[in-house]
Amino acid sequence: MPTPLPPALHEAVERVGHADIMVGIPSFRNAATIGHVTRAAQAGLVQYFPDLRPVLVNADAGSPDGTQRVVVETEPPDYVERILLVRPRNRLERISLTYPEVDGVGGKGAALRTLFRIARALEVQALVVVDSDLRSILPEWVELLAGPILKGGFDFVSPLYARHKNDGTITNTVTYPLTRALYGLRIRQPIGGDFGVSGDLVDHYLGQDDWTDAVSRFGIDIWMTTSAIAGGFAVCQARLGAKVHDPKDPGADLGPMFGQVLGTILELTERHADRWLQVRGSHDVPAYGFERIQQPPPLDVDMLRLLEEFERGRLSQGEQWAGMLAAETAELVRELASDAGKAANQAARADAPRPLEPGMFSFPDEAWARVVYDVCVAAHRRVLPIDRLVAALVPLYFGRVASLLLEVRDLSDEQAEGVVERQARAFELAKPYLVSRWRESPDAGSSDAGSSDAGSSDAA
Ligand SMILES: Nc1nc2c(ncn2[C@@H]2O[C@H](COP(=O)(O)OP(=O)(O)OP(=O)(O)O)[C@@H](O)[C@H]2O)c(=O)[nH]1
Ligand SMILES: [Mg+2]
Repeated sequence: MPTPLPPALHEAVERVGHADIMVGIPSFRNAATIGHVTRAAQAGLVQYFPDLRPVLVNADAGSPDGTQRVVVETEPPDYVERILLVRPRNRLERISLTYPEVDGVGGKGAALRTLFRIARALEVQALVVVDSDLRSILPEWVELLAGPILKGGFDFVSPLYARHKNDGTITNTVTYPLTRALYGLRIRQPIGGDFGVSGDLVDHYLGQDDWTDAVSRFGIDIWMTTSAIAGGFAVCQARLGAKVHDPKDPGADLGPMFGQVLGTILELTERHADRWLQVRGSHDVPAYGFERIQQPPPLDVDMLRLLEEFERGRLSQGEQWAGMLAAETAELVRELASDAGKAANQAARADAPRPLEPGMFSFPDEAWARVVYDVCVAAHRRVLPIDRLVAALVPLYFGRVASLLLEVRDLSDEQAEGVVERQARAFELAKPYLVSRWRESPDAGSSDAGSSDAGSSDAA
């Protein structure tokens, strides 16, 4: 029995009645940037879909900085009609509300849940969600993310962007290579945050009723992508140009997000074992949109901190590493952590500091793939609770990021992309290792026995 919509939400839905296309914007303290996102989304709805009934909905965390006021006070769409000379058939409706928490947890996922519920109540055919800290969003993004659904029969549109080589480190080290190796689909930005979702897929998401703490926070993006794939929905990508947004330093800002994303992945990997165990290799996913050459702004990363955090992990998480990793992998990461410590010491020496250079520290692709796979197996065997597994993985992620960013330091963004591809192939090559360890697991058999998955193939 679905819970009824809270009164404020119900009222907003009653007022609008029905819509064909919706843009949803989750926000938390984004007063500085959400005005631009709102204007771009409105312009996109009016310009590209003048015959449809559009609605824009902002689901805010109750931000104290006036985020919601900015949305409400942004110029109405008649401004767009004037400057673009379009005559839409329907008035654009706008809603900005504070979303309810899910079991006491408020986060991006909780905001998305409210957006899904509104989309379903309004019976929209296409829902586009975009982050509220975007600088590079253009009206065209609405067309690129909704077009494949409304005109192409797709259910899920995942973004493709040019990102600075130091940005998107959770994507580059885990979500891209792992989604590709597990499910065989080369979806380059599985947690990009800007997605198109069909009405049918919105129903599917709500039907899962799967709001763990991690999914209600930053686990939501990988949950949306993986649930679309595992549910057999038609998936494509849209080229959006550059992603420019509030910058984050992995060592300083991304630990909690990493935990929520990884925790969600581990749950889903267990749940969908019958979907991925037999997949070999991977194939391209259709991509739409004109390719533009755009240079995202550089992002500085504190490399020393990443190396130091990795080394510190040896002491604070050494016991967990021994429990959750295969013996050889555990031995190797202990050595790598002390290498990281040595490189950090050299770089931080008071007398003769030696600047960090490519080659001073390396965490090889194959070793990283095994670490990630060992953790999947450890979650499957319930060696430790998932939150402790991901906490122990965080310093290893820092080490892997330090290695990757040092390696690409003097490379162009395009060359750096080649390094991410090399790592993705290493994950595919190591997949038989995951499958055999998974099947050896004491409690294996329940989820993979007798599976025959028509979607899996030996795709190159
Ligand atoms: N409603 C709501 N939105 C949130 C919350 N936390 C983050 N968001 C929104 O989620 C979107 C993505 O958050 P960011 O912090 O930019 O994270 P990101 O860009 O996915 O991650 P990075 O690539 O690491 O920067 C933004 O629109 C945020 O406003 C929250 O607690 N509640
Ligand atoms: Mg962001």
